[in-house]
Amino acid sequence: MKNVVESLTTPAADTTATGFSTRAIHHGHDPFAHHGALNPPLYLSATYAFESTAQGQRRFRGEEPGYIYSRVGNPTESVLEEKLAVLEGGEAALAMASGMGAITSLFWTFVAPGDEVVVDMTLYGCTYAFLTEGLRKFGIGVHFVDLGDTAALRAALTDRTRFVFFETPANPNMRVVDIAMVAELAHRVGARVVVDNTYCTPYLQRPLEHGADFVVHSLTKYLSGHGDLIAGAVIGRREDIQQIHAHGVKDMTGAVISPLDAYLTIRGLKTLELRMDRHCASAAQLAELIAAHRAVDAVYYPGLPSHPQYRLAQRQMRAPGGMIAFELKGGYDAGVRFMDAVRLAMRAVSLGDAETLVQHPASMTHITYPPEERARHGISEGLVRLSVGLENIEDLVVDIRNALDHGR
Ligand code: 7XF
Repeated sequence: MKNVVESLTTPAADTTATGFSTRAIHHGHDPFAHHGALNPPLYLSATYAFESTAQGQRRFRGEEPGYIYSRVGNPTESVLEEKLAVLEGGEAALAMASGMGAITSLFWTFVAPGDEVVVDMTLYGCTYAFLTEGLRKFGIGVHFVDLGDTAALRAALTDRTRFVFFETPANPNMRVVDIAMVAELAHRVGARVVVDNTYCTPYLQRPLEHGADFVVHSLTKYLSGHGDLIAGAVIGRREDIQQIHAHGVKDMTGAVISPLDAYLTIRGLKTLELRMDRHCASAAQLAELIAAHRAVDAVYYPGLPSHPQYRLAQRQMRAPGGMIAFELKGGYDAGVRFMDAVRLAMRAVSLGDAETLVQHPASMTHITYPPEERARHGISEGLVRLSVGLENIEDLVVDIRNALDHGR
């Protein structure tokens, strides 16, 4: 089953020729090849009939384009992949069953016992668990480094380092990592750079343009945008994506996206730019409100000049995003009072939904870290995380201010 991806996706179009929303809406689907249907058809088929035995054999050998079986490709999935590739400015994309499916499929495709990976000190809890309990169990060295510390990164890189992996901004504490700097140092030892771009989406940040080799996403979040599915993706060079497709997903993880979830993500992408602009504008306003409140000890939002990597964020991101983390002066107990006092915001994990979501990383998304590791990785027990939704800002201001008053 060689060349499956190559046979199914057209080369990425010139990403600078049209605006972001135009590409998100139009790229990858020709209505006139589908009876004029503006929306790509939802192909609910596990398998595909061959006109002859010889044709089936040619497809299995990768000598003829076309679909075989939906674990190795589905036409609805292909439309989504074309859009994701062009939006991130990559050669090819592969959509998968979850963000974790994308991350694990990428690593399992390329690493072998004895290899090493260098990862940032702050990561989403299940990514941390995969690295420490998954990769390490199979003899792969995993080194946690503060990627803001150039000397520490240099010291951690060896000729056995296959990947440097990080999120920017990091979940949950919003640390921002310099993609171009990490890429330059990693490439010197032949390591490849993977950026989890879930918090930003390609509208706010395109890591491949800064030298990264792969972008991974949880499509569950902003890209699908409505909190109604779990999906993920990886974007990169065609040859690499083809390998993840033909080995990582087909033979190892089986983390295949469902055609319905691919369809819903395509629908979500049509409004991504609009939604992100609103998420960003509301988050900027709420971050200032939170920073000015006397119950608050610290706010982590890359759009505030007090953020430690404020200048880097200005350079690297189109806008500072829709996520805010903060600590109240009263620590954990005050955080719980804040969370129990919100009325409009929902107490829920996940992010990037229309609904504003509030959660407590230490006991929820990052519970996979042992407590002492959480402290070492910069995830404090009192940290509260806010995913700013699309509600009217006036209503959000009332809700958050009221809840902060309870957090004193
Ligand atoms: O497998 P998923 O689609 O849930 O994606 C995993 C994932 C990967 N990267 C980042 C930066 C993520 O934030 C996630 C999922 N995070 C959710 C959260 O932080 O709320 C998961 C809820 S436990």
